[in-house]
Order: sequence, then C-alpha cells, then structure tokens
Amino acid sequence: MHIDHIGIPSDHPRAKSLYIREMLVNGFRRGLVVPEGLIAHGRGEAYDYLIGERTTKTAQRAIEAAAATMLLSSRAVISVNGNTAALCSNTVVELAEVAGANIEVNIFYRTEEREKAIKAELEKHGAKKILGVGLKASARIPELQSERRRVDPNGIYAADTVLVPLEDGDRTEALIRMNKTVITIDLNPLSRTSKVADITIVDNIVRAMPALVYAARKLRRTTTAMSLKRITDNFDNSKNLQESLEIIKKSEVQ
Ligand code: PTJ
Repeated sequence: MHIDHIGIPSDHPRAKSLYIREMLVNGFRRGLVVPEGLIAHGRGEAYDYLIGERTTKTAQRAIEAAAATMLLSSRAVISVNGNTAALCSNTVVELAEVAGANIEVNIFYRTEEREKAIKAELEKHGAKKILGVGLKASARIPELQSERRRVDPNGIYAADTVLVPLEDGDRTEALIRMNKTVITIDLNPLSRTSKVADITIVDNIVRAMPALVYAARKLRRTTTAMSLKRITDNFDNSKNLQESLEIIKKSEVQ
C-alpha cells in the first residue's frame, strides 16, 4: 500500500475524493481558492456521490454537444474561477488550444491578488494569453450587480459561446440575455445555472474537463461542420437534466 505525502493511502476507498479535496485545500493555501469555494465543493461532492462518481452516459452526451458547440463557435471563451484553476488549469489550457478558445479569469470574490494568482497558475500550465485580469476587465455585463459583471471587452463581452464551470445563476442568466451560448459544468442538476444554461454537463469538473478535451480533439479530426451542427441541434438540455435527476433518484444503498 502506498501512502502519499499528504497521508492518503492509495487503497483508501475514498482516495480519489480525498485527493480532489486536497487539491482544493492546496489551492486555498496558495491563494487561488476562496473559503467559500471549499463550501461550494462540499455541495458538489454530495451530488457526485449521488451520481456514482463517474461520467454518466447522460453527461457524456452533454460533453459531446459542448465540444461541438465550442468547435462551431468563432469566439469561444473559457471562464476560470478559483476552484476551476485549482482543480484543472492543465485541461483548461488544453481545451483552449484544441477548441481555439480564449481563457478569461472571472471571479465572484474579486481581488487583484487572486486574479494574478489564477493567471500565474494557468501560465504555469502553458497558457500564453489570459484575459480579464486587472484593468483588462473594463467592460460590464448589463444588469448584473456582482463583481462577475466586470469582463474583458475582447473576451467574455464579445464572445459567442462561454464555458462557465461552477457558476452562479445570476451571471448565467445575464450572459443568456446577451445572446451568448452558455455551457456549464455543474454537479447539481437543480441549480439555477444548470437550468438556464444551453448545455449543462452534470459531472465533476475533474472528469468533465479531460473528457471535453478528448471529445473536442476527436470531433475536430473526424467530423464536418454539418455533423457538428447536427450534434448541437439534437441536444435537449432540459431532457438531459431530467435524465441526471433520474440517475440520482435511482441511486440506492448497496
Ligand atoms: O473563485 P470565485 O470567487 O469565482 O468563487 C467560486 C465559487 C465556486 C465559490 C462561486 O462561484 C460560488 O459560490 O459558486 P456556487 O454558487 O456555490 O456554485 C457552485 C456550483 O458548482 C454548485 O452547484 C456546486 O454543486 C457545483 N460544484 C462544486 N464543485 C464542483 C461542482 N460542479 C462540478 N465539479 C465540481 N468539482
């Protein structure tokens, strides 16, 4: 049995889940994640437990629709908050490259220090251009009061598609009002964001992001614009969310 440096035995039945927690705690200590982000993760974990801590077929369909949408977009942007940076900066950078998307830092609890820490984390993983930091976030999302309203005029403000993982409902609604296509990753199929987004991937971001990179890479190599369009046209978010809820309802004590 292997025990890693933080003391999690590799054969611990909940090892994976404990590693993810550690990544967030570590992200908190490094100034990427806010304390509230740890609470948000706890909520996510509970739903992850209920969907069986796996990427369901239902989530996989949403992942393919999301990949197709990003490939069809001309100005896709991946919005990165503290939790996303701590858990999957590497796949954010990969997805941006595969899908030709921009990366923008956009945080709810905004401080310049944390914006810079998130930017540095993304750069550490190979990101070359990062939008939305400091004075670059000079545009405003109309009718939104939170600090998330401040966006980059060359990024989220001008985007046709925005991927907003672990998002709050207010901004999702505001982005939809701006006629943007919104993709989210949210383990809670009942959240406001999940309900109002165009495509909701009900999965843990640590599994969804690598799957999204894989799907985008595969679709880019093998599929025409017409078949990408068919994938997006055939996707029904309400139906997909309903299926995720059914999976949760069926989860039972073994
Ligand atoms: O870094 P900041 O300042 O932008 O703050 C980030 C948080 C996450 C604190 C902020 O966006 C927030 O308060 O989010 P909410 O409103 O609590 O929503 C987070 C949603 O993400 C909830 O529905 C959770 O169930 C879900 N969630 C949490 N962890 C994961 C997740 N979904 C997928 N994968 C996860 N690991």
